[in-house]
Amino acid sequence: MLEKIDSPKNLKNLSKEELHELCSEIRNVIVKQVSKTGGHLASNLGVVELTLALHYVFDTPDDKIIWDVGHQAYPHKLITGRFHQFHTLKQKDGLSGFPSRKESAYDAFGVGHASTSLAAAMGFAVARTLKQQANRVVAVIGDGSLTGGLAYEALNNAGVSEENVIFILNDNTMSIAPNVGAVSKYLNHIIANPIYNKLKKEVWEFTAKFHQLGEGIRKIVQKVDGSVKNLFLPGELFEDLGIRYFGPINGHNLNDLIKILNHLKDAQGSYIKGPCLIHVLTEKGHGWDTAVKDAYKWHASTPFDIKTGKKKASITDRPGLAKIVGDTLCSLFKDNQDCVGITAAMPDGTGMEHVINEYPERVFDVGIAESYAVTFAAGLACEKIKPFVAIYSTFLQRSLDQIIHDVALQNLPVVFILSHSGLVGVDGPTHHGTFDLTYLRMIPDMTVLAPSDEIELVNMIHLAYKHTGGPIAIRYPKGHALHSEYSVAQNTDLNIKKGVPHIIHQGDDLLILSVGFMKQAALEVYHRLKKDGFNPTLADARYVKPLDPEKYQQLIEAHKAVLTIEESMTAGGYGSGISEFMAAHNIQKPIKHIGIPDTFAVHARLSELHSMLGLDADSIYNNAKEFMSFALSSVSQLQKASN
Ligand SMILES: Cc1ncc(C[n+]2csc(CCOP(=O)(O)OP(=O)(O)O)c2C)c(N)n1
Repeated sequence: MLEKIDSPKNLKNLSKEELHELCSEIRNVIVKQVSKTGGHLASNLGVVELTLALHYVFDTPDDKIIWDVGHQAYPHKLITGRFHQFHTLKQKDGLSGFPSRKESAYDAFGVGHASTSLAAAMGFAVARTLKQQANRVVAVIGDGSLTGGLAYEALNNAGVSEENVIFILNDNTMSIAPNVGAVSKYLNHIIANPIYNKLKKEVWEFTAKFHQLGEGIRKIVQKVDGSVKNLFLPGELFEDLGIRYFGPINGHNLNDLIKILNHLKDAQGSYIKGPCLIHVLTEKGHGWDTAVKDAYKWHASTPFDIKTGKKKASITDRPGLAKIVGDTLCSLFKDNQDCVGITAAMPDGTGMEHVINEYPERVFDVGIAESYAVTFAAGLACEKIKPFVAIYSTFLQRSLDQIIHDVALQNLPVVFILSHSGLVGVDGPTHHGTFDLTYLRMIPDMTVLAPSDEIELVNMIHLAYKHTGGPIAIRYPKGHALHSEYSVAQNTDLNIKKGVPHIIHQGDDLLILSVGFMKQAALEVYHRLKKDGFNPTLADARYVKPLDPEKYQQLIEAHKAVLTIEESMTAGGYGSGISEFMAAHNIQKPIKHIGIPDTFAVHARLSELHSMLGLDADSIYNNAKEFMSFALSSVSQLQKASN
């Protein structure tokens, strides 16, 4: 059937049986596609009926459906004219893994980070009112995403507005890991309350039957509904905030979903006024038992075998960098009782899950609450506890003010461990960690480190534990170590000196300063330049901030030109720091920055992105050679002029 669905309008001609059949077809297509290319799985399988019901009842794209995070939007993509491109999912020039305004008019709001949907929906709703239009606005938020502060700011605003907006709470009790926090507990309490649910169902059916009758009946219905709530769920959170609450309802019963959404569509704006929230219960992985049994593991997946559910083995036996971070933290936690860990709903990708296993009482999963995580760490640090805040580079963007105002300004020795720094590949622009060097480097008293391999990574974590005099951040990429074996012990031979780059090869013409794991490409470039007859120096920056003034002055002055290489925005990055340093010290030398230009990098494999952005060894080499001929001619011109 999907073949024939060019737009959601086609759904409206399908019978209920056909819609049910379509649900199975969508699940099959998703499982098959993800098994080949990898992608998000369990969340998508969980929202198939909900997605069909929404598109069946509402008239998209005039009516707006706004997804939260957007990792569950595959069914939405499949029925909004993208079935034939679905095989290109998350591939270069193919469909994005997330809703994207560039990709389709049905993707009302672009997303990839959590907890934005309610706020965006409020914007859409107010715009609709200002423009005197009548379109509906629906936001779909997961229970995990409802742990983020931005969602509460939206509820706070929505509750006093009179905007007719529908919030759908897609509650599967899971974030990526099991959901955490008091609101999650509260939702479980609603789900687990059988008396309330039974009565609520009866009231709801009564409402549905009689809502087309006169105003008097409606008022009675509302009163009954209200008193049932007050009797069995006093202080109901959403109602008390001024948001009509409906549910909980079974998110896999397509007929009920359609009935309820239709009902609310008719009623909202007439006898039900203002914002409403429908609490929908879904099961992560629904329809594919393998994922249902372990929704955590199947939140997202690499390619796998559908029959066995076995994920295809990674092509490397080298350990993941996040695992090394986790193991190193475990060794520090063992000897130092003051160490605590903080994760914002990402224990797996940050290495914190290993620490949680060993020291559950000293690791705090605060939910999708990156801003809170940072200020929470600040409070801990005030009391001489040593917090390690492990957050993906892209998600830490959320916490900029907390880093500046609550940590750095107060000179607190909080340790930030940023995973997934630099380009992340097929997850694309919402997930690339390419802004961190810029947003961290500008903060006074912030120390920023970038290890170039796992040995430096381990040593920097040890160094960070002892660091005083303000916050310290270590940024490392997504991916694996360079070697199979690793030690979590501090390697004292390494001698990482504050602000001092590590000279790998000494030369005298081009000074190549490389940041972090770009060292691999830089080494190749170095050897090729050497073969061409140049005599470059290759240094691994280690410290992006601070820069040791004496060492840098001496290094730069001893060369004819400087080339900086980093997998981060060139605007405000390490290269900018070197240029600022040269300007401040009146050093005039040709300098070139290699990094991410002023653009949002798209989704594609890492190797593809590197060549598209000029960050692969070939491109850097060509760039370096061209730069050297320019630099050498400008140096000789300068010499002539001064003679
Ligand atoms: C700001 C931010 N932090 C972390 C993430 C990583 N993340 C992606 S999905 C997800 C869990 C979302 O849970 P929920 O909203 O309940 O959706 P479900 O997958 O359960 O359907 C997390 C933590 C993110 N996308 N954005």
